[in-house]
Amino acid sequence: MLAASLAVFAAACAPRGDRDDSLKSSSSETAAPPHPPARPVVLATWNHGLPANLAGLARLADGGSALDAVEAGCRVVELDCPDMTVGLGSRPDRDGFVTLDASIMTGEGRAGAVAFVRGVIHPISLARLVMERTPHVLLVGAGAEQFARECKVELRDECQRCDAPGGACLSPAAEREWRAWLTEKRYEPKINIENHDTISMLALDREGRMAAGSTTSGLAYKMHGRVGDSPIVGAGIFVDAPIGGAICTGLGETVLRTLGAHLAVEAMRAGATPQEACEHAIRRVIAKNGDPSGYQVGMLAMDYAGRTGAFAVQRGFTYALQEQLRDAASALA
Ligand code: SD4
Repeated sequence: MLAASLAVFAAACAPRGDRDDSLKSSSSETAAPPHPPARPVVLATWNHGLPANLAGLARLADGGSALDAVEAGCRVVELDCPDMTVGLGSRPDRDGFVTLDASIMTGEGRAGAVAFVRGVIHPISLARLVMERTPHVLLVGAGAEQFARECKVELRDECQRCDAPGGACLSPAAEREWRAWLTEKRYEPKINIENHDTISMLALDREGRMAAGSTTSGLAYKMHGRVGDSPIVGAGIFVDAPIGGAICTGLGETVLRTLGAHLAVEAMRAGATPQEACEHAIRRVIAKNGDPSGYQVGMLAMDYAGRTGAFAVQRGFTYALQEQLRDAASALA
């Protein structure tokens, strides 16, 4: 049944004459977007996508670019203390350390990311600095933290000094939950209804520029050093002008195995609408990762005309489009 529907989709997505040209150049850096939108579009994951979108729209109204909008939206959620899956208020890894991942990308192929960083209040801004001030795409761990100090980004000092598991870095709520978890110590990282909420965001500005960003603490009680899909360009986020962009949330391992965001953008390049592209990528995630009942992945996509799509493995994936919260359709509905 699944194989049949993928085959039908693959046929529907076979490259069309006009779109196929874009496949010939591996990088479309100079390509102008086909139809700049009449007004900017912002799209972001989960309920906190709403405040993120509002911040992004405000930045765009101020004359900011899509890149500025994505950074501004992600920063709002990084500071949102009750949110325990983004920013320094997050649940820690199994050893009691909050380690953060983030990435940012533009349709012109510029990208920056940080992974496994501690003490950085705004990993999304550090990812942008990696993109703008280094010749690299991804910095991790101590090297990323050293770069953060060099750039004088906002750090939480006590986290820089905190070597003891469960030390001063944890918010009281996160520490309470982690200590309760320690009494069971079952190592079963999974993303489900209780354990999710990465903020991933796509923005398209009036000049027709698109950007994507993502920031997260990843899985609660993950192994120390574990990195998910969110800081991996092509997995958690991907944008390519003049085709479109895609962003993910959910169990990162399943997205890493399929390079989910890249998959969705390539489906759009082959002619799929953003909605079809999300469905295609999610069905591939399911096909590659076995029984989907135990994990969640949500995907959002947008093309350069501002059309959007959303799909998830399971029910319950909410997202924000402009100022509105929506429920995505799902494969296991
Ligand atoms: C990860 N994809 O680290 C992230 C987690 C996430 O909603 O998206 N949660 O696997």
